[in-house]
Amino acid sequence: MTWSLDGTMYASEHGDNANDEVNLIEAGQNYGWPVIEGREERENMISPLFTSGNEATWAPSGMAYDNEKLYVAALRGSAVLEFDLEKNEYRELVTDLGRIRDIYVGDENLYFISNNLDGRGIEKENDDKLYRMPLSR
Ligand SMILES: [Ca+2]
Repeated sequence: MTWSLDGTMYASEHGDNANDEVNLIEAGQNYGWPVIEGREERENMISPLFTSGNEATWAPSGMAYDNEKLYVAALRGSAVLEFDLEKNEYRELVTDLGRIRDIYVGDENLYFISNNLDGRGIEKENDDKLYRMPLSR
């Protein structure tokens, strides 16, 4: 979970099998599980802002907000995902570092940690690491 500066709450979550989600969370709303997931819709249930869809999984973990963007650590997705809340699109910002467990934004930098030694990853040299990357403004 993370919050924007105005207090809007966002959460990433795993689907049952694929259909991972990023949701804007409001008190009292029903986000569908286990009745609907991913792109499915149902009256009085909220569908996600973003989903990995039926074919892909991100296995989202930690999450951070900065400047109308959400940054999500992806374990199975093996990436740092960047979700643009204004353009309503997302991309893989960082790849090739293996499983990414958690993310933090501070001092105009994105910090994240790899987690290839958690028993599910492929160990790389000198794993695991804390990375720092300047955020472009
Ligand atoms: Ca949902």
